[in-house]
Amino acid sequence: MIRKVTLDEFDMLGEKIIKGYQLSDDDLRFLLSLESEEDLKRLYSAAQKVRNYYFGNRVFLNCFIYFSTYCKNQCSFCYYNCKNEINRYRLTREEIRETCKALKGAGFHMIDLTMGEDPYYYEDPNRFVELIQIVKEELGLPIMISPGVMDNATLLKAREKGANFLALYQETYDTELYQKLRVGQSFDGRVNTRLFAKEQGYCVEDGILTGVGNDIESTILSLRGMSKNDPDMVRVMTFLPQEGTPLEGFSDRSNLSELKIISVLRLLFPKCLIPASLDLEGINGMVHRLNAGANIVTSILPSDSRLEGVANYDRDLEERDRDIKNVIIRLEAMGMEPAQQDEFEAILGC
Ligand code: SAM
Ligand code: MD0
Ligand code: SF4
Repeated sequence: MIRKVTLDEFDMLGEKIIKGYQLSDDDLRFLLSLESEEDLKRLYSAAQKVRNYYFGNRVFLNCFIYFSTYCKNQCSFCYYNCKNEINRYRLTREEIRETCKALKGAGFHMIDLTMGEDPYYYEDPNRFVELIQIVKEELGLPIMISPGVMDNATLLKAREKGANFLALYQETYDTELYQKLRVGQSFDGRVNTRLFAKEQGYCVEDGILTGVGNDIESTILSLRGMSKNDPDMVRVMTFLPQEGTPLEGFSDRSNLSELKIISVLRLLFPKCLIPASLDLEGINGMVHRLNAGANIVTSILPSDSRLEGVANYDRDLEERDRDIKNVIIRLEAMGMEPAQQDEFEAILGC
């Protein structure tokens, strides 16, 4: 049953959260079912209040390097699944070094090294560890790795070479939906990899998809599932249908918008990093996501880059607008600014 909340109570929600209130499942049901513009604005403003309390007007900037788009998996939502006949690339070590050189002084707080589950790296994971060493040598910045489900020994070596963050998204904690999305992949294997990384001193990012057949109850299950891992970063991404994939024609009629879930994430995980990804709606979309309570811009591409994003709202556009300079200009127009590097490193604890 959806609980009724008075206007005053709703307006006080941000303050209550700052004082330590934890949302119940009924609260979540209520918030996730909000629909009117007016109610949603109140929700965004409560989330902003919480975000500002912990982070002020400062935003973190994450550089996205998708260094190999080869993958052995068949996720039904993903353009890069192994059954899709697309052009793929794998950067060489030298190309990665050159990319890093061009990023010096650009103003990023962290570098996200992402790949498909590329057999080249899975056959010999030391190749992957070597890349981390190169990026650390060149930039000295915190490194996020998004390699998929890597074995524990490799995760340990990567950590020694300077990887700080593991991004590994469960997509959903509804096991039935999981099997439709991450076809043939172990649910527990994914959870355990994230848990192992956390135990070994990594910061971890978990994430869910929306618009992919999730309803309010399965979304609550996913939010609770993510909390169990004590994540440092939590994300929600809108599913964007991809040409040539099993879910190409899927259309979702739920009202579970990404913005609404970002605000709920901020209220559930007040101190976490929450991404505003450029991958779904670019810099205009970034503004909405920050206004809903996000505090780290992700999927910023190296300048003049021919590298890919993941969902790629701009795949068919002539020009990409994913440059750090334009991101900062827009942040400043919103009265926000890039955080200092030491603020970010304090969060990482490194
Ligand atoms: N291959 C690694 C893996 O799957 O963990 C790394 C890539 S992972 C960071 C790619 C993520 O992008 C997925 O986990 C999913 O959350 C998101 N994604 C992929 N395709 C998408 C789509 N079509 N729409 C929205 N998000 C998508
Ligand atoms: C993003 N395209 O932030 C990236 C990606 C992987 N760690 C992140 C999904 O939107
Ligand atoms: Fe491969 Fe990752 Fe795409 Fe799944 S989401 S097909 S593992 S690149």
